[in-house]
Amino acid sequence: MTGRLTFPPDFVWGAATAAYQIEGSTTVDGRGPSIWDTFAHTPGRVLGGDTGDVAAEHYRQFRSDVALMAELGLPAYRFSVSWPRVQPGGRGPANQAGLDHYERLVDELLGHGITPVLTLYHWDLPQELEDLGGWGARDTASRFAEYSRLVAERLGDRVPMWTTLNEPWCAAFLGYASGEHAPGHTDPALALRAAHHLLLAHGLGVEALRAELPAGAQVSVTLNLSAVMPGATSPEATDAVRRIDGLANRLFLDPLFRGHYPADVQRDTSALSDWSFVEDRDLAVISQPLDVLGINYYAPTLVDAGEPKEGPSPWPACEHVRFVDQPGPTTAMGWAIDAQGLRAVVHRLHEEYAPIPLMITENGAAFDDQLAPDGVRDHERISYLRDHLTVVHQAIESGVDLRGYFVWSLLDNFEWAYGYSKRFGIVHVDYPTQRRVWKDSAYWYRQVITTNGIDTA
Ligand code: GBH
Repeated sequence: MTGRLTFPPDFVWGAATAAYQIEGSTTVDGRGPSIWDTFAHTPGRVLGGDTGDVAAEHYRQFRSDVALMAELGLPAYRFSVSWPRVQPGGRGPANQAGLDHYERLVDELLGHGITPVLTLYHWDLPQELEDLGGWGARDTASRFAEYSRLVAERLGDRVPMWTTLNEPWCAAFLGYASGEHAPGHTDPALALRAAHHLLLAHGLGVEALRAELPAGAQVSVTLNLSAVMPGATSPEATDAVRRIDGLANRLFLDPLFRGHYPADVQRDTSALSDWSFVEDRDLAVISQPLDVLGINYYAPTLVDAGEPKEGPSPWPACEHVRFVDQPGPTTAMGWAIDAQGLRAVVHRLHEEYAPIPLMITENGAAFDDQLAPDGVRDHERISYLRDHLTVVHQAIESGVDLRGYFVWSLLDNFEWAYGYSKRFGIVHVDYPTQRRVWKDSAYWYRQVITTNGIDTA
């Protein structure tokens, strides 16, 4: 059965990127090193020894990239600001040359009628702050608020949508517990502390933004939320779901929207940490009202009781949880393709954490694209995007306040620990020449935007 699904007239269509993944030019205009420079330059950390030194050269090519966005018909563009461009050491006065760059980018976007959606922290902590304890140090949260103020002072009159953090779960648990991401620590107790300081940074950042931004500017945070489902029907599997849901979702949602930490997570982790890093006023700061919640969704998570993988885990106190491979198709990341997880996530938020307007700030897939002489035939990506947009449409129809959708990603880019081996872009990047080649999904997405709808398969 084929048909058409039309979205609400004010639905926001966009594409997303992040500074370290696309910019390159890591030593110009006074930029200091971030933890990702250090990590990527440490042998063995990133596949193939890849680094973000050059990436998609977007720092130099931003004007032609904005022209590309305009050709795509993109109404909105989500990007992140690199903290060490604005404050090379993470503290002190602003580096004007760094802010100048983002001002030029924002003006270029506005000049093309594209709404800038700005994320302040997409994982590139200034290395000097990591040397002082990184997210394990409470002071880093105050430094983040100061940095937020500097960016808002410069761009507050022009940027209507602000996000404090991208995926604090990843920053805390991949960065400080499993060590798969920068700064590469493997200390679960430190990761819990880091998660709290990230949330505190968010709260203090919101205070700084509210003080600086004009009325009407929207403030949000972006979480990577999982639909955690049992791989079996047993009390042990139910307990595994509770634990993973607790750490992946409720550890962030409850402090943000209910003003307290989930008691079961605190109990489960009490042998690792006494949680004394949580001070009296912190939860009031963390739970200030937001205008929007950003959701990044890629795949559902299936868990059961059992032995976990060898090696350091991003899941504290989950020694008896096993991640189960879901049968069926997967992306090049090995992640299951299943849009029903997105449905579960948005309905859960609507039912348990409402009222908060939602925005899908990332959704997309990596596939092993074959570059043909005349483009890239990425029909798998098109069907992934179409399936997920169908779910978005259904959610809106059933009353979920879902206001926009950003595809990850505009361009192929530095996929963190996987380097350049994974391609999420709707536009292909030929790294040796830095040539941009539209994939079929880019043409398809342009059609989605111009018609404000999708054809269902
Ligand atoms: C996003 O992270 C990032 O915001 C973006 O920068 C990145 O390029 C993009 O996705 C694609 O990866 O296997 O136990 O870690 C998403 C990261 C991937 C984290 C799936 C959680 C599954 C749980 N998420 N992962 S686990």
